Amino acid sequence: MVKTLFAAAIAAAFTVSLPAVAEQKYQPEYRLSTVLGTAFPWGNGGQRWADLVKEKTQGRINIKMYPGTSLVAGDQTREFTAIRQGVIDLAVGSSINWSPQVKELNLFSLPFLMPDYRAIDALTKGEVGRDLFKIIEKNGVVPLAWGENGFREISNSKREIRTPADMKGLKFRVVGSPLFNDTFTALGANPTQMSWADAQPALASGAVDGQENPISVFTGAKIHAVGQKYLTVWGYVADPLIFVVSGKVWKSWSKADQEAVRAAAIEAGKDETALARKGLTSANSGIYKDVAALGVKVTHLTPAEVDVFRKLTKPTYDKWSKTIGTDLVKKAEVAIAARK
Ligand code: X2X
Repeated sequence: MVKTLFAAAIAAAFTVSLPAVAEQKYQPEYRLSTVLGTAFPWGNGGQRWADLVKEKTQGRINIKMYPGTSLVAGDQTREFTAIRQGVIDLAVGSSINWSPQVKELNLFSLPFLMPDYRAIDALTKGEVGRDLFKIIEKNGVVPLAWGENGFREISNSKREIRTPADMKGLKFRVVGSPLFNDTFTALGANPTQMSWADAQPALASGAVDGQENPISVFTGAKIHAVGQKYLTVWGYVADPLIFVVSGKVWKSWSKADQEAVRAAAIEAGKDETALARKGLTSANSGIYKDVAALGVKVTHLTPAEVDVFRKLTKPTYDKWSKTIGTDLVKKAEVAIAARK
C-alpha cells in the first residue's frame, strides 16, 4: 500500500514537473550577433532567421539581433570566443572573423582557392563543410547552416589596379586574420588590420587608401562616398557565413525547438546566399553597372591577369595550408576540381 502510494506520488511529481523544468530554462531574449545590419544580405539573413524561429516556435524562442558586433564592442575577431563564453547566444558569423580561434576556417581565405560560386558550394555543401562543422562543434558551438558574405573585391582611392605593381605602396585596411597581412604584403601593398567599425572612418579620413569586401558591402555601406573610386573584381577569396547557437543554449531547448531553429537557419541561409549573389553571376550583371553609375571605375581582370596575382601569393597559400592542415586543403582542392 505504502509502496503503491509512493510510486503514485513519484509518477505525479514527474508528470507535473517535467514540462515545467524544461520551460524554466528558456530566456526571455536570446542575443544574436552579426557584423552587418539589415541593409546588407548578412543582417537581412540574421533578422530572417530570428523571425522564422519566432514563427516556428510560436514565440517560445525570442531572438534579438545585435549588428555591428556590438556585443563585443565591435571587435569582430572576439565574436567566436564570446559565443563560447556565453556572452553571445547565437551568431551569423564570417569564416574570416572566427579564423583566429578556428584556424581551419582560414581555408576560405587562401588566395585564389575558389574560382567561382560552384567552388564555394563544393566546399560548404560537401565533406569539407561537414568537417568544418565538426571542428566548430568540438569548440562547444553548434553550427546549423551556411550563408555567404561573398567574393571580396578590392577598392582604393588612388588608381586602377590591374597588376600587383598598381598596389605597391598603397595602404589597405584588411580584416582580422593574419593571413590577409601576408597576402597583401606578398603583393607589395601595405596592409593594416582593423575592425569594420574602424575601417569606415579610416577610409573617410584617408588614413588608409583601400579595402576589400564583397560588392554588396561596398554598395550597402556606400563606400564610393568615402572616395573609393577604383574597384577591381579579382575574386581572390570569399567568406561564407555560418549560423550557430552556443552549445549551452542549444542544450536548454527541447528537441522539437532545436529542429525548428535548425530548419529556420537552413531556410534563412539559403535565401541569404541567394541575396548575396544577386546580380553578380556574370560580368555584365546589373550590380557592376550600378557601381559604375556611382562614379566608380570597375575593372574586371582576365584569367591571365589573375594568374599574376596568384603566382605572387602562392607562398602565402603554401604557408597557411600548413596552419589549416594540408589534408583539409587537399580535400578542398579535390572537391573544387570535381565541382559541378
Ligand atoms: O570586416 C569586414 O570586412 C566584413 C564586414 O566583411 C567582415 O566582417 C568579414
